[in-house]
Amino acid sequence: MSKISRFAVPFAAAGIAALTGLALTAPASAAAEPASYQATLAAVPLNTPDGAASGTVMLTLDGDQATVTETVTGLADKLPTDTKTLAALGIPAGFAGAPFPHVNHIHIAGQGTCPTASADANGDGVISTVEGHDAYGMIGTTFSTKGATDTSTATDVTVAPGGGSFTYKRTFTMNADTIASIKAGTAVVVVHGLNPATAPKASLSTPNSLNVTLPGADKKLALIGTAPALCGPLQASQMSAMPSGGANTGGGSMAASDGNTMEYALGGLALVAAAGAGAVALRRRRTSEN
Ligand SMILES: [Cu+2]
Repeated sequence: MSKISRFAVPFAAAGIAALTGLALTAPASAAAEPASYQATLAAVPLNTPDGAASGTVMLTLDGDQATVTETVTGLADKLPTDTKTLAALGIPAGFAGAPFPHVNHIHIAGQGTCPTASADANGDGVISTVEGHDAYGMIGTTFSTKGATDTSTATDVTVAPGGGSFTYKRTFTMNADTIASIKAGTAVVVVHGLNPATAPKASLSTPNSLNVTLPGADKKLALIGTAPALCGPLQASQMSAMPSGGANTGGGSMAASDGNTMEYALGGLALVAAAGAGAVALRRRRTSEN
């Protein structure tokens, strides 16, 4: 079903384009769905040693259906087993030795960037989740393993992926705010939870910035439980970015000046070009593809 529609839509759009003569505007709209995005997850400064952990995220959006495939390595693997250590971190004894939960979100509507060390506003040597908000924005979607994927599961460790390395894959209905942010280029994937062995000292004793108390705990979870470990802006992957001519505005004059008028036209700027010229361009493009 999805396979059929994926091929049928561009084909139909191309047919309509050929009939109307507005050939050059068709590829952009035909390529809009499904759209592909990707993020490279890198260590958040202060919180994770440079290069100690990394990850990748692939996301496709077909209407409001999002398919996420995320792979991470190098994160905190297991929760401590020592009860005193656990108590100090605000982690109930029942969690001893369990896979370290990594709550994991798409943050939205911020600057679309990851925090630099200067985001540590209170100077305690840790970038808390809240201190990162200016850069990556607020939580829009939760990569939960089951149930809701909105903010209602944002800090629910029972549905968070866990362990030092994991692959998270899920298809779900994505909320409109997150979709809008992804399309606007301001969505950022953030994986939380610091490795106690390498985390800044203050993160072991300071309560987390999101007021999370784990079920059964008698105090707030320490900052290591929620501070951002990995971060990466979601960007349109090359396949979906290429047909969108909007970004070529600056390149148009360059292409024209070196005489490559055909490329100039295909850049999407020839919206009002004569239909005849458009048809020629389309025909030549098809020829070159055959
Ligand atoms: Cu988050």
